[in-house]
Amino acid sequence: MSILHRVKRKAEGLRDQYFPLTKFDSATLPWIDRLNPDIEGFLQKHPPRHQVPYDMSQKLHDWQQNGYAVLEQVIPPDMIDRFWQDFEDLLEHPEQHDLSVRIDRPEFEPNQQRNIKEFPKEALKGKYVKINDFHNTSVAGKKLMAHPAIVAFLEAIFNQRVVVMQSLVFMYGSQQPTHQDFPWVTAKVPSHLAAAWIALEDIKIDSGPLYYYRGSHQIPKFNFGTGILWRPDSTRSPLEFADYLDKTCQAQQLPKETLLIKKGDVLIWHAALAHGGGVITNPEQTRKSYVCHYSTEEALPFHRNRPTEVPIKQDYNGLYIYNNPALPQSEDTMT
Ligand SMILES: O=C(O)CCC(=O)C(=O)O
Repeated sequence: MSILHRVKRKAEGLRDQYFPLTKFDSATLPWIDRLNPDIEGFLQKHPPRHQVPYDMSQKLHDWQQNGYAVLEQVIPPDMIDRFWQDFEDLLEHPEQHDLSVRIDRPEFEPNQQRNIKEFPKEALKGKYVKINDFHNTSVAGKKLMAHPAIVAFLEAIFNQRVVVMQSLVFMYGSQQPTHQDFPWVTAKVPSHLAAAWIALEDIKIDSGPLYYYRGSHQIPKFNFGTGILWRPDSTRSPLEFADYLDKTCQAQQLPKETLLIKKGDVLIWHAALAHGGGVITNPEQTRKSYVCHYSTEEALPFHRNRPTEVPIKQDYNGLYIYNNPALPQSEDTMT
């Protein structure tokens, strides 16, 4: 990376520190988030590059109004089974892999995020486990996150090159408090963010399903005391954020919906949709899911952990997936 780029990056960091964002920048807002987007006109000019088994216009209207869209039965079961087989192999032989895992259990404090090898094997199969960026290891994971039905939708909402930001695999419900993603999963342009929640099995009501508030992508943004993005020096906490979101959505009478989708269905949600993980009422009930966060190449032209390095990228159906520069030995080891 040139000196000029480094200086520019440093200047951007200082700008964010001294002039914190108070809202999404209207100059870089995706076209569909602007006032009265012309969805039909857009689709005439930019027909999807991939054939999709759903009505793109309808899904874009859903997105614009509700902050999410459900793509029903778009992923073939054998693609999911292939991925889950890799995941089971990973949990069976964690000692053979390098991968970042977070387990939010008190016994692992103060270092709850570690290399997979450094957790007891049994803990990896339990609750509060987040397997990070398994797509770097598993080619089946790359294929799943880059399924044409997902890529076509993301290309439509952003109208530019889409890139992967990160992924998470869950065996059980996360039970996470209500949040929006953009304050945490931040690219250079915070509005260039969307997530796909790929159901790897039929989701049961007692598994702690994902919930979200319909239309919450349009509520006023929370101020962390450092602007709308969370930072280590923020004066307001994630729980205050959750409380603000729950209360604001309730005051605006936004419906709280529960995601009970089937294996092969995909929920795609907006950077600012308020969502969380419901309470697990049956501890035995799994909730197998693969959650992928995406951005645009404009907003994330590098791997999120190495902003000063030129990334190595792989092209899957027009989606760019960056190799993990921290663990090059793990890239595509499951093929
Ligand atoms: O699946 C879940 O329960 C939560 C996932 C989530 O909130 C996220 O990845 O942003």
